[in-house]
Amino acid sequence: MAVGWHRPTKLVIDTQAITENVCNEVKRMPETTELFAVVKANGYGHGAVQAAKAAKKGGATGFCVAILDEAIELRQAGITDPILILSVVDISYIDLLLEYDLSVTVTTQEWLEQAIKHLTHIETQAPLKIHIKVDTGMGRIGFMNAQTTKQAVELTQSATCLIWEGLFTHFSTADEVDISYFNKQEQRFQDIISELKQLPKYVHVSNSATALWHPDNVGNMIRLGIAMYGLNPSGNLLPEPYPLKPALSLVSTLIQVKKLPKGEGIGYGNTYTTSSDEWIGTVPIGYADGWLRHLQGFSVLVNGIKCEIVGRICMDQCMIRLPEKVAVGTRVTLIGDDNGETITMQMVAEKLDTIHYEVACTFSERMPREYK
Ligand code: PMH
Repeated sequence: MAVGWHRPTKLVIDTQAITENVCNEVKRMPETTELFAVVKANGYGHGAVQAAKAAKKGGATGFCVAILDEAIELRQAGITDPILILSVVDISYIDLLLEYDLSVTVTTQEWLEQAIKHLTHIETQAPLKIHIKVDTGMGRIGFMNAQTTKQAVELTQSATCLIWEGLFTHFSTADEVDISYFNKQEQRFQDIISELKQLPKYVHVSNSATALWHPDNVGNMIRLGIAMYGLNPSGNLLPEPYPLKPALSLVSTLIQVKKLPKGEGIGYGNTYTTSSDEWIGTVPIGYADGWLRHLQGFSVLVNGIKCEIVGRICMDQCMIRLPEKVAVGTRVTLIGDDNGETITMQMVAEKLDTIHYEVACTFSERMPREYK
């Protein structure tokens, strides 16, 4: 994929903000708790390696990713701290888990049995580190009850080729006002724990929302994702217990500015017609960059003034209505601060009828990421 290094559109990532967000969470969590930074999906679009390094500066002692390739990317970048893969990895890649010293999530007895079979057939000294996942109500992956969890624990402990490093679950409503479902999941997890004779090094339940709004329930490791990027997990439903600093801005510059007379059409489908003489600016960003067509009608900032996106957003460009003549090359802020005005990722998400997590992950590879 070609990256647009020679185009003025870019994502600017404030790595210091990531460090600060992690540091602020580390300060308030219990002393015996560790923080693993969740850098899956290219660090929620921010850049996995850079986000991981910034999080480490803030006190993260490990990392979580979703897939094997993301873990390998971190190792190849020289990161030697613990890495947990949060999803299932096919047994055929077990050798890679060992080669790169990765911890993996186990969700079924069958996977465990096959892993043991595989590991006893290969000549390996180092045991495989596993985290047993319990599904307490997310309905996604994991053991469903105490009995199956216990069986998995017993099998793991009987196998010298495995190390039982973690036990965990994931809450589906920790970012909501109503805590009844959260409490139900928490209770189920506690019930399962009470049936186990021993616990592993890491017992972890906490995404960002749990860490922020249920700080007494975090276990001894936190999997901090969205909050480390400075975004409120609840959108703007629940107040942040400490200020989160957004790490991502999106900027470009005007590549053409023209005065159109009344009655001129703009963009594919001719969905916008100038209602008087209008100054129209063209911005070199489009839906191929993740600046999606549904953002038509949304505003961006030029010299601190909100300018509406008019006409349909094209693949590589979009047009905005300027209040007056503005010079070509003037900065356009699509996400971030400009002269006291701010456009947040949450505002973009609301316009798109989605969540900021999705906005952050949707920026395409074509957009360069600049780190400061
Ligand atoms: N742990 C697990 C198992 C996760 O799936 C996620 C995020 C996190 C921790 C971090 O959550 P946070 O970013 O809210 O802190 N997973 C996802 C997901 O699958 N869809 O959206 C977020």
